[in-house]
Amino acid sequence: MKKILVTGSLGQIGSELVTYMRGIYGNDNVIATDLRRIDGCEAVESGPFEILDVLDAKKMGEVAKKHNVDTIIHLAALLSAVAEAKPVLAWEINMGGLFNALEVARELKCSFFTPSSIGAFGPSTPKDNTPQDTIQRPETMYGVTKVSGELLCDYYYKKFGVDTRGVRFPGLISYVAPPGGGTTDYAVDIYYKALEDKKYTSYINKGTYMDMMYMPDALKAIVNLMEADSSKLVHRNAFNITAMSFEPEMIAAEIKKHISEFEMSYNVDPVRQAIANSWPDSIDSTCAKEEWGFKANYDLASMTIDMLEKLRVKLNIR
Ligand code: VAH
Repeated sequence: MKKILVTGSLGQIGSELVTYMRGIYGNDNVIATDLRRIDGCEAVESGPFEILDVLDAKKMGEVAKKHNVDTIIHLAALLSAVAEAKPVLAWEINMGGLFNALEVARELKCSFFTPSSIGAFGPSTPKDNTPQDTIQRPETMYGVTKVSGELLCDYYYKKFGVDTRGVRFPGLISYVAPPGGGTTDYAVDIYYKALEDKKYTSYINKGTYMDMMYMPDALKAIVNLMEADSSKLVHRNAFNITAMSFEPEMIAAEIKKHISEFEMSYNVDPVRQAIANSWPDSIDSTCAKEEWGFKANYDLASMTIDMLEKLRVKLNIR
């Protein structure tokens, strides 16, 4: 990767990935793009930024050509709960945007990364230690777009030789940009509320296990996969990766170790609970470890220490 175009740069992953990659490849070599410009954001201020709607195929091609990019990191997408509320729009953005980005990659011979998700699995997928290659029959629009996206990326690799790579992200937790409308967002919100109110009402029920990962591990995974030796990759779209699997009681107990007054209650949201129930309890990331050396550094305990420390500074809470 030498010149990288990022779509959805002001989203949950993009806000941090742009900064992380600018640190590695140089500020001018990471072209941040998003639907809107938010002045003051690091991705906007620290290097090239262009307004780009991923449904505008022509402009995407123009921006990529103008900056002479060799890699596209396509992040723009609707998350699971929003996609379930707006399925038609989700198909349009998640698939239409991906198709446009793949076409630009094909034309300009770019390497290509787009994230898939544990949402690409469904109720008939084995729930524990979910294998890399297994049944994928999701019943959410988000999941349908993720499986279709995996297939489309594999197709572009096999048919056109586009160097497509991806991971199935678990829920991502970070203190920088809040996620917008995901099912795993509770595991981010809980840290804010623990510091601000000393209590949190979870919309995900007790006993609901889902895989999660701290953002620094997710950023590293993207770069490591894109830098991996192509000849070692048996799989491409997309690799299971995970750092931890927990249910709401476990994250609450971990927070309580640092904020003893913290209390958790439940008010289950049936839509997001149904989505969570259809996802694995834990996934197997052996292929990612073997094929490109994936490794997560943070577990629930170390992530909680870091999240609380960073959020205290961000929220100015002592
Ligand atoms: C979501 N955060 O809930 C995403 C994700 C595994 C979860 O893909 O939509």
